[in-house]
Parts: sequence; C-alpha cells; structure tokens
Amino acid sequence: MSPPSSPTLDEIKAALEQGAFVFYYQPKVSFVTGRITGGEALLRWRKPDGGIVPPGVFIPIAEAAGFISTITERMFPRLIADWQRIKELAADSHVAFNVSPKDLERQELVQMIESSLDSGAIKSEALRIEVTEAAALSGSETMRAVVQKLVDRGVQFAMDDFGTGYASLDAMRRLPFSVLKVDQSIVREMGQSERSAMLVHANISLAQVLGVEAVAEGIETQDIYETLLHSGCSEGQGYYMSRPLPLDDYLTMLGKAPTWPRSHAGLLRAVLMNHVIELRRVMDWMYSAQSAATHNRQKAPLPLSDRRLSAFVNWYEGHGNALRGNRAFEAMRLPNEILNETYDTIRTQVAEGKGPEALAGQLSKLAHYSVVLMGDLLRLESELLLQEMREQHGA
Ligand code: G
Ligand code: MN
Repeated sequence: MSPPSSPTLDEIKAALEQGAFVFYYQPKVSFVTGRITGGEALLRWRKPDGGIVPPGVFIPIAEAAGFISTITERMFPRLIADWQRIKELAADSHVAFNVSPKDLERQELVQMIESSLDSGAIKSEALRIEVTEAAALSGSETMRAVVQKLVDRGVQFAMDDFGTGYASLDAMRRLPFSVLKVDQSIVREMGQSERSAMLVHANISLAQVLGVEAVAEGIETQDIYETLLHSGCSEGQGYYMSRPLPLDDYLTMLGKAPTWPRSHAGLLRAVLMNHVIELRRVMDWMYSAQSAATHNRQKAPLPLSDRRLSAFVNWYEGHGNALRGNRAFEAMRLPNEILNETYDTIRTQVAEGKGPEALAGQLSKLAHYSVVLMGDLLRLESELLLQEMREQHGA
C-alpha cells in the first residue's frame, strides 16, 4: 500500500461539503469497574472507494490553512446527533471531543456547545473536551474565560498527549483540566522500557496529587493493561480493548456491554500514598502560616480549599462508592468525617491567627485518625486483592 498523498485544501473543503467526514468512536474502559465509560470521537475521512483517511493526513493541512475551526463547527452537530443514539444505549457514558487551540477562541463553537447543553441534547457530565498543551498555552484571556464558563457548567476538560510537549505542567496550571491523558507513545513503550514505565507511573502520581483523573492511552497489550490496573490510573483506552469503531459498530459494542479485568485495589493504593503526601502539605502549610503571622508576611493560600482535593475524600465520595455495603468501606465513614472536620477546624484556626498551642490538639487528632484510616485502607486493599486473585484463579 502506498502512503496516502497529501490532499489539497480544496479537496478537504469538498469532502466536508459532501459529508465525507465522520466520527469513529474508541471506547474508554474503567480500571475500577472493567466497563466502558465512554468513547472518544475521532475524525475520519471516508473516501468514495471505502478507504479511510486518518486525521494526521488532513488536520495539519486544515490547521495551517486556518480551516480547522470550520471543520470543528460543522462536525459538532454531528457529534450531538451521534450522541442521541449512543445515549439510548449508554446514558451514563460520556463522549470526548477533540478541539484545536483556535476553536475555543471563537464564539461559534462555544455557542453551539452551550445551546446543546441548554436544550438538554447532552448533559454537561456527558461531555468531555480534549485539548493539547498547545491549546492551553496559546490561549488568550477570553479563551480561559470560556473554558471556565464551561467547567462551571460541569463540562470536563482533558489534557491530551500529556507528557510529550515542552510545557505540559505549565498547561495544567493555566486551564482547569480535570483529566490528564498520559500520551500513547510512552504507554506503548512501557513493556520494553523501564524508563517509560516509570514515566507513566510518575504521570499518574502527578495526576493524583493534582486531584485529577489519569487516563492511559495507547494500551495495545494485555500485559500493559494489567500493569496499569493497579497503578491508580482510572481509565484506559487502546487497541487492546478496541480500535476506534464506526458509530454502528460502537453501538453494537455498547449493546453487548463487554467487560475487562477490573480492580478496586489500584485506586485504593494510590489514595493511601497520597494521603501521606496530603498530610505533609497540611502540616507544611500550618508551619508557613504560623511563620507568616510571626513575621507579618502574607499567608500562603489554604490547601485543600475544596473537599475533592483530598485524595481520600475524593475517592470515598467518588469511585469508592462502588464498594458501598463492604464492611471495611463502611467503617471508614467516621474517620472520613473526622478528617474533614479537622481540616476545616485547622483552616479556621489558622485564619483566625491562633497559635501553635491551639493547633496542637487538631494536629494530634489528624495524626490519630490518619493512622486509623490508613489501617482501614490497607485492610480493604488486601481484602480486595485477595478477592480479585480468587476471581482470576477461578476464571
Ligand atoms: O491525539 P489523540 O490522543 O487524540 O490520538 C488518538 C489517535 O490514536 C487516534 O487516531 C487513534 O486511532 C490512535 N490510537 C488509539 N489507540 C491506539 C493504540 O492503542 N495504538 C496506536 N498505535 N494508536 C492508537
Ligand atoms: Mn484525544
């Protein structure tokens, strides 16, 4: 097969006019439940002879010619139309849509997104927007305001190809991402390169410290799937589970509701480790706030300003819910409440300028309940691992 020759801009325009662009959907799978959580819509150009042109061949040309936003704006209604069929089968799933840096600078796309949310054609929780670091970095103030407005409505932003650019971290700082997609090139190399494997794990830890979900792309083998199962990554995507599929095939797949190996223990392990990091942050903050008060300097901002930024709380009230009814899980209700209360009290006391004596009591309470919590988490983790091993053994 000869490589496809580059299309001209006129050919791209004609293809768009003729409705030759379609979305393929690649499922994403939850490592926690083993089920499909949603799909990423990927643009494909369907040739009259049935051939498929991958986006790498025409997107750069459209982008260079300033034509990309026209494509995005013409394809968004298509996405919403496809979604009406997808949601019949998987109402709780999501659909992820890729946008270019330029798209979010324009009112057209944003208005279309908002009116689909307003009309109820798609719920905000069901919509994920994937942008690369370039989008986050090139963004103007207007674009940031637009993203914030959508985030406030509940739309999630995912940072695509994380870890390959120059400034993925800077991009994380600039836009309110809630998902980090670990780039497929490092995930694919995990099996051969220890360094790539370490980088994947480092990126997953980074996501957890930032309180965002990690999604691994480019999972091509069962080995890599299983390595990631206990890594604290929440979702995966790749050829091992499924290639991107034409809409009808994706719907068939959703109808069959396939499952892959799952593990509760993975996220739990990450929560345990992050809890320790979190305690250190609270303690460091108390220390620096006290020092600032003594020397009349400005206080550092409060850590854990949002409950969800606490690794444990985020898990307990989120993914952990799947374990409702489990005794070890239920036993964590009290330490969870006390932990939250203690964080609140510490914040108030520091804000009021209370001295170390007043804080000492809270600190020892925090330490005490953290130990209880970590014991509970460890017990639950080993219980779940054993259960998962038994299931595997019997399978
Ligand atoms: O840039 P982004 O991450 O959105 O790219 C998704 C692209 O990666 C799609 O075109 C899709 O076909 C491709 N892709 C998805 N999963 C895999 C995989 O497991 N291996 C490889 N080589 N490519 C993949
Ligand atoms: Mn993507």
